[in-house]
Amino acid sequence: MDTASAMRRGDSDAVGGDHPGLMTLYSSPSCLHSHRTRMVLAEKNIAIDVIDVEGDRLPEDLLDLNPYHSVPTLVDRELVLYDSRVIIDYLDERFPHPPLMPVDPLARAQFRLALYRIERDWYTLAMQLQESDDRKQLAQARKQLQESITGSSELFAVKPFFLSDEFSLVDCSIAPVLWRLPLFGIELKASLKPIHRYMDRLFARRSFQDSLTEREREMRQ
Ligand SMILES: N[C@@H](CCC(=O)N[C@@H](CS)C(=O)NCC(=O)O)C(=O)O
Repeated sequence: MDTASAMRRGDSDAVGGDHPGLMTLYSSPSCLHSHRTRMVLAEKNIAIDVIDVEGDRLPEDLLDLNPYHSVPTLVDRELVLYDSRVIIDYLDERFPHPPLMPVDPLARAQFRLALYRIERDWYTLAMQLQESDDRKQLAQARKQLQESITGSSELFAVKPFFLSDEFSLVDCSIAPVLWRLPLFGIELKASLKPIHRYMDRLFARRSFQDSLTEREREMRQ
């Protein structure tokens, strides 16, 4: 996240980090879980102190705060949260405007299920593509992710955002995976128009642009 948006003042009155009054997010500049969290923060225009950390060189205070030693980790006064899903749900409830989940219980359940499937299927494969050294595993993960995204293309024809007229936590979770496709060596066919249009819409969004780190910008240059 660029410094300007990271330090933009929202309605947080929390005390944390080096900037009294701000929450703190420990975030990796290339991790997709951190990316979806930064996107929610940008969408809600939340002021926060973002500390960039690398997976293999985590600061001492983070090691003390989070037993799983993972990013993203959010600190809001006494509250320490880890796991990006827990964090984005908290942010959506703590900063309700704009809402990023539907109100209707049935729609909420469908969106939660979509989040579960994105994490279980796409995030698992994306993490393998980002971290594995095993060529066979890489090739298999690349093929599976490409097929899975291609198979979902028509879902993106229904509404401007994922099964919705409103932008949601599901879109915040899908965008980091789609942004990394060139990095993963995946090229979607030009004939998959709904998903290309969806990507164009997401990537042009102000919050998406604000959420990008330098490292992430370079992924599509
Ligand atoms: N389920 C976690 C996964 C987070 C995760 O795997 N983060 C990676 C970076 S993308 C990490 O912190 N790796 C360092 C480690 O696990 O030691 C979440 O959603 O936050």
